[in-house]
Amino acid sequence: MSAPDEDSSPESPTNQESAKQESRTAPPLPLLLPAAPPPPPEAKSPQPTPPDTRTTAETPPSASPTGSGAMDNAPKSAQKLEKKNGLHVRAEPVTGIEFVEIPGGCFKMGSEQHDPDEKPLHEVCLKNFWMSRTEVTNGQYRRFDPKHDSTSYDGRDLNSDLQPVVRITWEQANQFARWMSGRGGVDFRLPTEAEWEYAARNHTTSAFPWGDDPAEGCRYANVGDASAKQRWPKWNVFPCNDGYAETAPVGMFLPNGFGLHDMIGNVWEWVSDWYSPSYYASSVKEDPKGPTQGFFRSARGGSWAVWPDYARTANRTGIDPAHPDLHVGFRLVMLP
Ligand SMILES: [Ca+2]
Ligand SMILES: [Ca+2]
Repeated sequence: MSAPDEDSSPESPTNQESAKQESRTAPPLPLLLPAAPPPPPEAKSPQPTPPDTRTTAETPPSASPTGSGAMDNAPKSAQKLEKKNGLHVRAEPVTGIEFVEIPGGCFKMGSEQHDPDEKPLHEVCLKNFWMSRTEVTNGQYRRFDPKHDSTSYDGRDLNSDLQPVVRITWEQANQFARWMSGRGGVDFRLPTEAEWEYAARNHTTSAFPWGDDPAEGCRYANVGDASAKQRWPKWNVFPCNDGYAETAPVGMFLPNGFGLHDMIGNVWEWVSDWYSPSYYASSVKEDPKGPTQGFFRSARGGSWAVWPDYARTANRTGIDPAHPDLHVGFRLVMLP
């Protein structure tokens, strides 16, 4: 994995490409990697958990410009079940993070047409789960760690309260989930890679959730686009303009059929699985949770800096879990 300083190179709009290549190749391993597989995540505690600063419910993000207005009236009480536009929605009261129920089912995970790590296309079945409607924002994350700074990229601010949190290691994402857990018997965790892809697809089989045409993407996702290319002319981008050169406030683009925003684009999202390019060949069908060990953790969905191939629903990448990256954030799954 490339060093954090390389994030600031406009010639390298995404260093996930190098991570993906590194993670597919045999040793020598990148210098940032440990010599042996790291211990299981529950055994790691590289940073102290910041003090519990929760006092009042955070104001949830403003309404989406799509007109749904779904976030205007986020419930303030824990586990209050509401029905919005036919979706079951629950809000975590301290952060305001909204979760929607994703009905379980079976789907074909991966792709036979693209990268080797997406093969083979294989059936996966999942039970119902609850997933946050948006990526975790800076404002939400700072309820847990008030000092967190997502910084900026080449003069563009990434740190406003409604933008997705970035510069978060995989373990910090897990610490945030543990900090939110336990109140009222409700727990939170990162989604599995299978949960992520099932939720992003919503039973679609096309390259993107909206179809196969990248030019349609700017209605649904903040990706590398014409506005980014205007700012950084060397970037490869989508053939459309989504209006955001850097990260957008969460929820600004059209949701998918499950009511989820920004599954594609805005920021790559950590998932719980270790990354293995060959895992799909041996994946179990029921609720797969990934390899038992590895060097990289998987991240999905592409970011504000990717071109179309990296934003495909089936695309996978592996990232050093200790690396806080300007392109990587997360969302959570709720266990009510
Ligand atoms: Ca963009
Ligand atoms: Ca995303």
